[in-house]
Amino acid sequence: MDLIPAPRSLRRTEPGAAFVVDGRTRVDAGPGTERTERWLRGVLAGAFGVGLPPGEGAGALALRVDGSLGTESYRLTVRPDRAELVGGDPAGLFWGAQTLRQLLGPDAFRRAPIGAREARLPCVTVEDAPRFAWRGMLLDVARHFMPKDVVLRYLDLLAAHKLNVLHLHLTDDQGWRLEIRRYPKLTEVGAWRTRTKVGLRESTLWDERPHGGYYTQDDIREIVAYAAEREITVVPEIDVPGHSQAAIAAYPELGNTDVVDTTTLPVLTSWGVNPNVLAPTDTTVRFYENVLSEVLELFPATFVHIGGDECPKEQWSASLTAKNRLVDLELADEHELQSWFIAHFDRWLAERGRRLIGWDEILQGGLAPKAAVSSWRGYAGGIAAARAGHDVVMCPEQYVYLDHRQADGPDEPVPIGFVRTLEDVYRFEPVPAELTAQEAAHVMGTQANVWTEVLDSVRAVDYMAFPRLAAFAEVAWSALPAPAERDFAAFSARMRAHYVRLDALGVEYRPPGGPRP
Ligand code: TNX
Repeated sequence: MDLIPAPRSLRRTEPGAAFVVDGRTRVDAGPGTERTERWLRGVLAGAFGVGLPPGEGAGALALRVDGSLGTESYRLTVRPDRAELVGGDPAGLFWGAQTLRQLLGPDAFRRAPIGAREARLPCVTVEDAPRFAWRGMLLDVARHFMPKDVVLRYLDLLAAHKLNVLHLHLTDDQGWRLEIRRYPKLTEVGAWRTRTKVGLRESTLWDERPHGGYYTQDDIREIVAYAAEREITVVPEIDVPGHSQAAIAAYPELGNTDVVDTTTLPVLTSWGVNPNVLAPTDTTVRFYENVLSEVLELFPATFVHIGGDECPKEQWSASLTAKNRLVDLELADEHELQSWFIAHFDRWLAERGRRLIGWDEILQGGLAPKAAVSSWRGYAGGIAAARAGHDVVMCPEQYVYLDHRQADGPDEPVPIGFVRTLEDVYRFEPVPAELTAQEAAHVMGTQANVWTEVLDSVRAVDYMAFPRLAAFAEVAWSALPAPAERDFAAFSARMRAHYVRLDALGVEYRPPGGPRP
């Protein structure tokens, strides 16, 4: 059956026998099953041209929600005369439908009709539940803008892998991608750059084409609704106080104006850690409160990501305004100033019923109890956070930065970071062994991050994300043994079927074994 991610249990009950889905099949949909019903109807209408009208009785495909099963869990029972999918909640039901689609065979991943007019579900019993509640992918739409349709397509791809969080990195030095009504220049100016450096520091090549784009608030509403239909939460990231040059280019008063002439700063065209950071002033704080107010209207997610990474402190050390701030606030140094900045938004979000999440740099200086941490510089930040009682999303760059190459070789994209193979990702363990059970309970889950400095199109993103995202999904969902005991050979064998599904979805994955010489 070659399911990916692997379920908790799968039994073939009547080998050779199947439940046939055709023009006569009815859907018997109980309360709370509407999203899955709509989604299944779409899938079966695509390649198979099967309508799935509502109806009960023998030969029906039954959908149920039954709270006695756990959160996000499901049970699928297929017999020749009846198929029943039960979810512990609407999300569990939807994940069960993803399994059902894989059981229907690769044509179920096509949209164009194949003229079959029927599909066959093998007789099985599947019982399944996720290991982690947060199973995410970050898409960096700031470094290279990805049009709305690309984001919608990625939501489909996440859903097919039972991933349930899309972390949208919406702002950075190189672009601001979200319409903010109160500050139109953020996108009029901040969403556009004149050219783009190809590759990182050592490169001297430039792509001389202007680049840019942004999501209107209507686009975002559409993305969020499309995600919700697929049981996916969209977590927005507004990165402060570093990685903010695009905002400063639009509103120069946000920068350290007594140190640099911020009126001449462009939207950044090259990459790396950038000294032009936000000024730690009330003007900046009010500005970002106003930005976040609009963000909260658009994104219903509990968590709002506030960045907090890679903020060099040189300008604050040189700035009289920042120095005065230190005195006013009775802070020891610039690091405490960064903590003050983050702590302010931590409180501000908490007052509005939301929770702050940020990169592990935000740990310096202490956090409100409900703030959470994305551990990216290895495990250390995540371990410290969990020990301090904070929730953690494990996304160490050594394992799950999918912009890093999956092999060495001349055909791979511009080298950045580590080489991380499919097997490395498969053996990634989100919960470090040194945590006690109580500390480990703070690991909400894990996330694969797709940064796009060197990925300038959806095809480039596909190549880097796949097949590794499939291995990542199994790490995030399935109850795998310890890394050394994981059966990578068995996973690879199942992947053969999964590549056929990805082909049907039109995903331009890195071919198994790499590009042909
Ligand atoms: C580090 S992860 C960054 C990103 C880069 C990435 C490239 C993080 C919080 N900061 O700004 O895009 O490395 O791999």
